[in-house]
Amino acid sequence: SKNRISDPRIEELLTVVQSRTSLSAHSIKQGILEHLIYSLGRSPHEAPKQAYYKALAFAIRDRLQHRWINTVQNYLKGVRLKKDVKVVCYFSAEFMIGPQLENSLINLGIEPEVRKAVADLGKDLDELIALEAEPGLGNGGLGRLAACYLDSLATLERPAIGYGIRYEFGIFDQHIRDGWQVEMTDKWLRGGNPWEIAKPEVAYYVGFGGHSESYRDNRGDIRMRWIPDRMVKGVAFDTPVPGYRVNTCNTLRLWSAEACESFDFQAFNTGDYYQAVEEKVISETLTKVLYPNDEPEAGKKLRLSQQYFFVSCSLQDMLHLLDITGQAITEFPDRFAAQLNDTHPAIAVAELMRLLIDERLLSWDDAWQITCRTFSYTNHTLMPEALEAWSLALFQDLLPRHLEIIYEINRHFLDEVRQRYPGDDERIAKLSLFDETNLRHLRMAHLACVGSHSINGVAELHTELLQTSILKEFYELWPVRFNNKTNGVSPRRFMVLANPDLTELITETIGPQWITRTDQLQKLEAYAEDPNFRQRWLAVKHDNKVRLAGYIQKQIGISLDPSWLFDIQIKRIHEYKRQHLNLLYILTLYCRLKRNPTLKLPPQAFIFAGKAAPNYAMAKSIIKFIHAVAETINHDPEINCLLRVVFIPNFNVQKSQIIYPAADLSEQISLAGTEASGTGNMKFALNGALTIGTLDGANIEIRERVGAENFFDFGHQAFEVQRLKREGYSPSSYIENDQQLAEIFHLLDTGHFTHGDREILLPLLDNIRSIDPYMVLADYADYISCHERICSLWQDQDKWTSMSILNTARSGCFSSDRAIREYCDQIWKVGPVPIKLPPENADRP
Ligand code: B1N
Repeated sequence: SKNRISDPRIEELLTVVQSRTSLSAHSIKQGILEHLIYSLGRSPHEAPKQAYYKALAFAIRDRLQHRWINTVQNYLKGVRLKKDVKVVCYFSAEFMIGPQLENSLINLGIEPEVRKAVADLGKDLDELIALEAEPGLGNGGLGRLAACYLDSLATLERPAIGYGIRYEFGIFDQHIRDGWQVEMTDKWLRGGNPWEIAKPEVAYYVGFGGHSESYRDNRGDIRMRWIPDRMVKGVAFDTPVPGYRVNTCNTLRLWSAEACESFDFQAFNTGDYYQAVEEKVISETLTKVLYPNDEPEAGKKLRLSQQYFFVSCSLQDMLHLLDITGQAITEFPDRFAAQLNDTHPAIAVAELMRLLIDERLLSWDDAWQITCRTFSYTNHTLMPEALEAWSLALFQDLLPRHLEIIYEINRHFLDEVRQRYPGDDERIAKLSLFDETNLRHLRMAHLACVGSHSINGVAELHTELLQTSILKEFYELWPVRFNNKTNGVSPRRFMVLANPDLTELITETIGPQWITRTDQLQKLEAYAEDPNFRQRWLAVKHDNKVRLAGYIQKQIGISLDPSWLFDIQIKRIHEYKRQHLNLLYILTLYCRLKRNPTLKLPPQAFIFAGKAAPNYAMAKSIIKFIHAVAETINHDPEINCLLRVVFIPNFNVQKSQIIYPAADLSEQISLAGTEASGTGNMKFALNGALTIGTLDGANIEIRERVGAENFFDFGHQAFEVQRLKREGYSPSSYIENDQQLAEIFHLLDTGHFTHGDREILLPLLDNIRSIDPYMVLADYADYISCHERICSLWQDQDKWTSMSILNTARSGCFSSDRAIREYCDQIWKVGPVPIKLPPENADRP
């Protein structure tokens, strides 16, 4: 085939290469030993386990390399041959890819071979897998979604590059001291990262600050150019993204900031050595740390610098790819579809304009057409405090030329608006890229909307609310740009990898195709009432609960009985997600049991996990609140025989894989209209948990799919929340009219759960009593009665198990494959490009 290397001198070397591509247990074992000795310089007899992990990772990475190289070469060749190949470029400030080793084994289909190879060397595969440091390059749902989408793009054989930032410190490590969160730096690169390949020659320069000036080009035309006063070099670090059982291996390209030598030289020449060193340090702080804020924006200069840095590197890289394949600049939107994952990369609209106008010398209109055809924008939140808006002073200081371009974009845009709505100044003020009221800010969501041909929300309700609230005027202007793409999650990561026993049971029952065609999970419906199948389903769930209980016992020292109802809420800690509503239920049970110790109640284990933004005091108080309740309940012999409360510290992808499969009940209890979509809700449902949830985000669609009778919904709906707010919501009246609530607040006020301390929870309690911004009290009564229904259903284990089976059977559409097919077909127009390998390298077990 044309793909093959035909130079006979290289042909000869192919046998060597084959020793690194073969997927046999023998060859993998050989690979591990070679890497131990030649890459790591260790004797197999004395090498520590960490070295074995790394040698194994290298041996597995070897088996991805030829797929990876072939994938990239194939795209380049396709483009050169004018085969209309188009590449998805997913721009995201976060990629929470999680551990790579086991995922690679699953996608290659070689876990048994590797287990054997490792055992032959006297090691245990699971132990080595557990040694991997997790790349925590994201905060929560948004970052994990980006990782699931890369997984699906590769599995569906779509050409794709993930573009982001190689943070040296990812999301902080969460420790708990005395019930409070303490943050520690996440040194994930400490032991080296065997999955990334540094490409020092793939580097671009990014300017900051300075000014812009006009000049006459050699045709005598007046043009503008930017004279930055600082330059930073961005260097590419590539991580392979293998698809599931296909040869496609895409690229996650993360940029790392370095000082640029030319600037150093300047300093050396003027003799200012220390100044040069200092500038080097400043440059390199750019990609040091991930901002740990999920939802509210930091508004910090360094954050905008990070955004601009990675966006500029990525766009320059795309232009370079266009050049080396001999394409005209006008082809750009036909070769690349660039998705903006929220507004974090929205500066790309202005940067592409600058590159096209100032550097490629295109006309404004041509540049604008290319830009709008290239970008599409996903909104992930309605929360006003999370909408990015940069103060003009800060923006001007950092990106003066971009600000000029954005003024010009705004001028063209508002001209169009004025034509459509003559004299409607109010509308113009609402649509403008600049917020003139609020100390003059640049609205990044508006920039993203104006510069994109597609604008989407992440769940049906969310998209609808976008169109009627924060982006209403844009929707009225350009209704066809708006569309919904309900989120999805990777069934490989969150079922095959996280829940191997369930995977085996399902595969044995309906065959293995469901892993890439999750709609086939529907076939399980036929077994929902089958006593034998139900028994096996229950046994899998039980084993998963045993595993989680073992983990909790070992890590936290709290023992849980796997026969109890496992009721789990794991997600970022945020007032709108209402972990404190969950606590009010637990406290209700506590009070009832105290009043009546013989009360009949199914034993329940409440499990929490999640990080709070370090500067978010209320969220940190919620963590303390959970611990205070946990300590009291777990130590009270009257109570702890029926209730236990656990907080699992440092929630991350790795831990989530143990937790989701062990849940009986999934808590999705955000105030309706606040959670854009949620994705944890999908991970739970696919693993057979039942959901107690508000009609918010994708919960609504999950309920629709699994059937209202298999879903526990409660609480005010989004439109009722809006009405309550309009009519004046008074939280204190709920306490006055509900004895149970009054009792709980009294206990809390007297320090019952805090060793008599009446102060520590007071700000949180007062906030609920006086403002209750997320209407915990308005939904309390319905939440309690919903839990009561759940408790009585739990008594009927057969019924519960049927419902659990139906939840999995009917949640197939929440696979990220479904979401990515929609993005590819409707927004990106990117089709599959299957990758063929030369036969001698196409080993499959
Ligand atoms: O994005 C997820 C959704 O499932 C969640 O509902 C939504 O809350 C989440 C600023 C965010 N929205 N906005 C963010 C993250 C980091 C940051 O610095 C905002 N995360 C979401 C996936 O669609």
